[in-house]
Amino acid sequence: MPPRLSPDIYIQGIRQGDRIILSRAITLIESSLPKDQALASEVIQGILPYIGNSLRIGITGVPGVGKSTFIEAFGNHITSLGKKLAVLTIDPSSQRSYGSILGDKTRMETLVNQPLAYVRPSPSGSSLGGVARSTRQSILLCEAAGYEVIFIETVGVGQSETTVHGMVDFFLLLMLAGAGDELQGIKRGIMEMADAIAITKADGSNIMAARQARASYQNALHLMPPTESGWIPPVHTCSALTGDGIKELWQMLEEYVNLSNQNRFLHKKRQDQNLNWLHETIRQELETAFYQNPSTKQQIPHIEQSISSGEITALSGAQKLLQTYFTHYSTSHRSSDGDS
Ligand SMILES: Nc1nc2c(ncn2[C@@H]2O[C@H](COP(=O)(O)OP(=O)(O)O)[C@@H](O)[C@H]2O)c(=O)[nH]1
Ligand SMILES: [Mg+2]
Repeated sequence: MPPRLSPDIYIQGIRQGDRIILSRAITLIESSLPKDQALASEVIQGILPYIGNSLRIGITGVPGVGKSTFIEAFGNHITSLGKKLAVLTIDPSSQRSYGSILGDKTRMETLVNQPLAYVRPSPSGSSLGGVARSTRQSILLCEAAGYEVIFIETVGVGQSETTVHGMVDFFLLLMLAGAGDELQGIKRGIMEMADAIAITKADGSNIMAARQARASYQNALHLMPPTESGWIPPVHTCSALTGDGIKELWQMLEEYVNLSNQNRFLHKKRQDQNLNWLHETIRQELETAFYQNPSTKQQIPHIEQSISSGEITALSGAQKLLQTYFTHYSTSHRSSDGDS
């Protein structure tokens, strides 16, 4: 990692839209070193007056659905309108294995060469919680750097969709025509989160199948409970290859923004997301502290054994461990207070 800069240099660089400084600031917030985290907090605090002015869009779908190709086509359309676009990805799993299987275009070559676009891949080898924390902060850094549209791409497997849904204004689900829901790993819960579905690869001999899929997903969405925002999630077809439907998706997003600004839903959604972020952070930090605590760490294998052999219940095991943790925690704090 390059040497740390002073908080002011990060803040000014970001404000001036300096991509190198922005990238270094994101690397800083991704670091788990306490010293980096302290500096990162100062940087975030410094940019707070300049955040919140972007449209945050989550994009998900199974590997191979065409996310990277779509993001390039859609992203190029957005930058052609003169808007600054940042693309962040969330992928706590191994990106490379999917890529090599499906010929994934993770590099997004046409977009990275766009002066108005900034593409930042997911930090590798982190837990979902870790990636989520850094992505939330990366969004803020990108906003302070003047990016008006932010894509957060997630692979369509596991928990990461729920995490991304909790940090965006709009959640776009990409689906393939002709593949059953099971095949796409799409659970009902994910469809319920979608603010829109786009059937990808609607070109060539696939057009009819895409239209059919559109009709059946439209029916499926009609069976979902009505949304709090008053927005009815539409189903579109698009092709990143021909560009069909790309313009229409941007128009749809503009409609959503108009509606949800008018009825204040977007404001409320962001407020709720911030409060969730608060509690999620507390839960995560408590959990980390608990499992890293030397006394609990030492006791856990014994408790696990006692539970397996039926000597104690899981409940009383948990209570014992928590008691150890809190006792140890308060004494260690008292002694460190006394030291200072
Ligand atoms: N015909 C067609 N193929 C596409 C389209 N978009 C993506 N593909 C192909 O689908 C494959 C997977 O695309 P990719 O963007 O890597 O999917 P990802 O894994 O979801 O990021 C690649 O071989 C792409 O060339 C499209 O609009 N039309
Ligand atoms: Mg991809």
